[in-house]
Formats: sequence, structure tokens, C-alpha cells
Amino acid sequence: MQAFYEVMSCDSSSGSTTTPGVVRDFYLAAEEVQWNYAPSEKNLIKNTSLTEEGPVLRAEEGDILRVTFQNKANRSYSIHPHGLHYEKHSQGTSYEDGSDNPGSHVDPGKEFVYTWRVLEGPSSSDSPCIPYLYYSATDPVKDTNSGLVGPLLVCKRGALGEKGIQVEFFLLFSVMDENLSWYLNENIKLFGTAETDEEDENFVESNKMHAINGLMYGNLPGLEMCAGDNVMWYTFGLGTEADIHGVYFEGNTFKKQSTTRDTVSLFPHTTAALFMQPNNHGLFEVDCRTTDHFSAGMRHLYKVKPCKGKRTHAPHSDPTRIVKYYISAEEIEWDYSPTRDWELEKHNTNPEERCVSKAGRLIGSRYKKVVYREYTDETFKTQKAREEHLSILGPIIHGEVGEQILIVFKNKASRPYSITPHGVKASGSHTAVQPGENKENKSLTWDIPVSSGPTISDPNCITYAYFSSVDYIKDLFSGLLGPLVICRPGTLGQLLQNEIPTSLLWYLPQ
Ligand SMILES: [Cu+2]
Repeated sequence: MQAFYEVMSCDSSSGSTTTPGVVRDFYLAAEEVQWNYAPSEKNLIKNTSLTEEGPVLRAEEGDILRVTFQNKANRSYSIHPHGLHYEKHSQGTSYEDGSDNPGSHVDPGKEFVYTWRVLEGPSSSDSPCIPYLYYSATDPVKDTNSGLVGPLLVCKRGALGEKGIQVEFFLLFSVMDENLSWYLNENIKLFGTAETDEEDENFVESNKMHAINGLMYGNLPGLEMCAGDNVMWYTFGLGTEADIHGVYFEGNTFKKQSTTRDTVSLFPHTTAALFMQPNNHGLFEVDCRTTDHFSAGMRHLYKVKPCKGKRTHAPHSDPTRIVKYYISAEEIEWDYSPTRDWELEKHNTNPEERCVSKAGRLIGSRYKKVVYREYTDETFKTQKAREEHLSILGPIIHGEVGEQILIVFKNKASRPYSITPHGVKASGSHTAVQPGENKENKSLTWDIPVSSGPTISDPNCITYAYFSSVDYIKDLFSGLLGPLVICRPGTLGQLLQNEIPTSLLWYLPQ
């Protein structure tokens, strides 16, 4: 899926207006190494930075990057940067457009000097530095799956060496496909057995390493910071259609382009800069919640330590109000398509082919599920009226910044479940509640610090989810999921009463 676009020089006066910066020299080599995706040979998540990625290249607006690349490997590679300006000579990608492009394939043992310019830095709505990728693009698919990829930061003038940011982390989310690596055959020889069969489906699947920075299952070291630090997380996506990443930071929220979030989506070759001021200390997961990736090990832990002399944004003042919710998990029979008229009308196909049809050995559209439901009081006898459109979803749980949500959770289902929120400061919510058990007051509290609420760039309310985390994937697919809405102080009353500001009514005077 490739096309060319051509930029011609039509007016001699056009050109960069950027004031010149400095020349930054970098010396990079491509080297062949033996890599281990899980060096501890353990799943460190259940037991309880810098890795495969290349070095970070940093530059400011107006700078020139001069990268001396030495190829110490045994085939031709290159370096191609995103986000920078280059002449053909230094582009580093390999395609036939008739121009001389020596940087596109640097032969083994050879050296090449790339010259790249930073014409455009971050805009006013960007963070002080924008993350980009650089990678070998002699054969971009095989080269990147072989490991040649690294992070590049393009910063505002004067942002480098700035005192404001204390900690930086670079996380590359990618299903590294070892089947597409140049070194597959060598790896089979080195690490395979007599039974290794390249055509075998399980073998092919076993070579897809669901990694963050080339490491899986909690093996990524060094993700440590102090509570109150100014932390930048630069996140990157790479790979194929499998690389749809729903990245989640447990325990602390971050700002992404001035909005509050605790998740970010990444696709191949997209990046995001996330600013976090962790005020919640402890050990938390940073992972990909795309269920397939999560279960295949795209999960690590980050640690927030309490440090002397660090000021955190007092997460613990008394709540302005305590809002109580009585929530149950209960098993029901669910029909995904109770009315069949629409389906029959629209799809003139054989009824037996439909996924909601109950023919032969198929289950049809009815399944046993487990759902969250809300009750009026601690007797759990009267269900609260529900908004019809929520259907299988749990009740909407609302809260304002400064408040505390107190959950009385009763497990009416037949196996252990929990209720765990995104985005807010929760205590006790990872504990599994046994069937028939009531999780009493005080043990399930969700505090809503300022860092969980909307910023001035957000709407009055922002949404998160709550879910059961006993077995995140199975609980989710069994039906346990609901919406959590966090609002600015003083805005929720309006929302709940559906009040319309009088300034928006044309005919009020009449
Ligand atoms: Cu993912």
C-alpha cells in the first residue's frame, strides 16, 4: 500500500524560515545480537530501560542531526527517520525513483553519514517534545522485525536539558514477528529442536512476540519514579494489522495533548507523548489491553516510590461528598439479537449462515452472561431503574472531582468477581469477592483526585470504564463492564437533571 507524492520547487523564495540551531552528531551502529524476550524466563506479572530499541536521538527545532551509521551486521541496512527533513541522499528508504539514494542500503562493514534537519518542531498544542521513530528501511518489514528501530525526539527550542521533566520513558508496543526476521533460519539452527517445523501453525504463532521494548511478561526493568515527579512517557506503535494497541496505565492518569486519560491508542508508526505526575505510589501495570496482546505478555510493571522532599498533589484531603452505589454482579440469560426482523430484512442470506442463528450445532444468539446491576439499598432487593440503551452494560457510575465513590458490591453470581475502575484512585478493588459475599463499605472506595478529572481542554465530564479484574479477559467477555463518568465540581447536578441552560433556549421569553 504505497504511493509517491511529489513536491516541486516552484518559487525560489520559498524555504525554511526556521532560525538555525546547532549540529548534533550521533554515532550509531547496526549490530547483530542474541536477544531474549523474557530474560528472567518467568512471568513476572503473575509472580507477584533501555532494551532492544536503539538509542534515543534528541534534537530541537532548527537543528541539524548528523548521524554516522556504521553497519556491523552482515547484510545491508539503513536509518530512516520520521518527522525530519532530508535530501534524497540521506532519506534511508529504498525505492526506485531514479534518484541517487546511497543512504538506503549501507553495506556490511561500511559507514554512511546521514544529515537530517528539524524544520518543524512541536506546535503550541503539542508537548515540549514530539516522539518519532527511526528504523532501517532497506526492507522496512524485515529490518524492523529483525530489531532495527529506535526513538527520536523533536523538541521545542530550549526544551532539551529543561529542568521541568525529571523522568523520561520510551515504550515501543509491537508484536515482533520473528517469522519475518532476516535471522529466522539462523534462530531455528541456534535455538530450535529437531522437531521444529517452519510450516507448523503453532510454530509460526509462537514466533510472534507480544513485546514492549522487546520484552514480555513483566521483564522490562527500570520503570521507576518518585511520586510527584514530572514524567514523560513517549509511546510508539510498530508492526502490522495485529498492532492495534489499547495501552493502559494502571494507578495514575496522564495528560495527552492537555486532556486527562489513563489509556492511549497506538497503531503502527503512530506515537503519543504522555505527561504524568504520579501521586499514587506503589507497583502498577502498564500494559496493552487488547485482550490477545494482554494474554500473550504485553505487560510490564512500573513503580512509583514515595521520595523525601517530593511534593505530591495532595490526593488525600477529605472528600467533598461521599456517593454510595449498591452494585451487584449477577448472572442472566442474554439475547444478542432479540428481534430478528431487521436482520432478516437486511441480509438476504441463508438463515443458517448467520451468527445469531440457532441451527445445527450453533448456540444462536442467547448466552448465559454475568452483568453489573444497581440496587436502591443494602438489601439488594430493588433494582434501580436503568437507562434502556445501556443494555448489557453496568449502571453509569457518576462522580465529581473531590468526591469519593463508595461501592457496596454484592456478588450474586456463582464465581468470584470484583469491581475495578479505570482513572480514579481505588482501594480494595482488586480483591475477588466470593459468590454470595458482600464487599462492605469503606473497603471499596474510589477517590477522585484532581488528576482524574477533566482539564480545561476536556468537556465537563470524561468517561472511564469499570470492570472485573479477577480474570480480566474472561470476566470481560462474560459481560462485566460498565461506564464511569467523572465530572468537574458542580457540573453533575446539571447533567443528571438534564437541565438546559436558558441561554440555549430561543423561545424562553415566549
Ligand atoms: Cu497491543
